[in-house]
Amino acid sequence: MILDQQLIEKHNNKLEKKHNRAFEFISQDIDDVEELIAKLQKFQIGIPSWALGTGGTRFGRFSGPGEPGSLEQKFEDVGLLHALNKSSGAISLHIPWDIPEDTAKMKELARSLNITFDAVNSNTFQDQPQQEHSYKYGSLHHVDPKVRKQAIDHNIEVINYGKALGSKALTVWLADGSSFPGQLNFREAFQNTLSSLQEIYKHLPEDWKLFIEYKAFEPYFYSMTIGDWGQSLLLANKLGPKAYTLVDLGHHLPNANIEQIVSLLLMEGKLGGFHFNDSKYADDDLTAGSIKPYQLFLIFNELIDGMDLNGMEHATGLGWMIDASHNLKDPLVDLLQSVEAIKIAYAQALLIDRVALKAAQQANDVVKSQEILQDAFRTDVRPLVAESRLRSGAALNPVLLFEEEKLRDKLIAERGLRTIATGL
Ligand code: PSV
Ligand code: MN
Repeated sequence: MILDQQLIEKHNNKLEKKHNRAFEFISQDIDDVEELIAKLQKFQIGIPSWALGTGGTRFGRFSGPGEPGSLEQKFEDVGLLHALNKSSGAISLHIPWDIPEDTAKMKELARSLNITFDAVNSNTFQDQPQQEHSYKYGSLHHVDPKVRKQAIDHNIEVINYGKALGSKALTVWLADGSSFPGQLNFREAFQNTLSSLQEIYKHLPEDWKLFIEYKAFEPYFYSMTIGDWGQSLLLANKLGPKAYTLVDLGHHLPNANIEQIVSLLLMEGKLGGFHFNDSKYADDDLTAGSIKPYQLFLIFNELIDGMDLNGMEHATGLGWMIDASHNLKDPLVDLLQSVEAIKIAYAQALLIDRVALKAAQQANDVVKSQEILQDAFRTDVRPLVAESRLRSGAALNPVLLFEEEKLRDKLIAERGLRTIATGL
């Protein structure tokens, strides 16, 4: 479904008066509001192809009506999100869940929808029907070189799809680990993973990045071979300059200080990409900012601090992506909410008085440091984010427009009630 631009204009006209009042009010207290708005306009968050349908839990999956039944329809969904918020201009493909058979056609479709290709993701955590060797006991870390070779070849195939589409990064997340003490020799598992990744790295084009995603537990519950940022960083350092660590917010043990991890990875020049989601207990894959918005803000504080120090462009310096699963809400609405929450946290972090914070830190002024951070966090920046959308031709309130215009009903009319999307 292609969104009629007139619907956006009609919606914006209705809300503009109230919005203008709120925007003028907040602008008075910001030194360079134009610069801030320009940064917000540039900031894009990639949408995973596997999050456009309804996800499930290990107990069941309740598919939603009008889900995208093909890769083309997934592209259209991302195009729709981008038309609504002008902040979701990239899609990330997970292969083989989403195989772009005719890459030229898919590229053309993406171009017509104004979206680009984010990192491509390999999948060696599930067996595919025609596959020779099983990944039951892992993939790149496997004790059997034949299994490792099969997983390496799959990653090379994914790189080739990405090259044909115009992606610039490969994300590797492994479900390699063990559930019982004694099951694995940790050192050998790590070394097998390293040598497998070295093979994959050889096939990475010069201008590509390799993102190594870590996860503390699940699907295995005793050890994960790339279980934390230390193990990922160790691999990235051994592999070379094109290899980076990818932080998925849901992949830590409870109460981990993710902002500190981000800060140190940036210091080492080894933070490559981000998967946004939120959680209360584990890898809950909930809407970004729905449970711990202050943590999201603190992460953005460190991101901006570290990226500015490294002279990195906020919008393009790292791979920004959502990685969530939508079990209760309409996936498209959930994604709109996530993008909004991410941009709110980014805008709040841009408001931090960094000179004053530095001075307070140097003076060991604990109270002032906290006041400075919380002053920015407690600012209602929604009019700034909305203004950046308005100027980009997007909707002032994308969720409201989605619901008022009954966009899901229109998708159901096109696709039917019983479509099922590939993915989680
Ligand atoms: C694993 O939990 C993960 O975060 C990885 O990024 C996967 O590729 C993705 O979710 C989809 O399963
Ligand atoms: Mn992830």
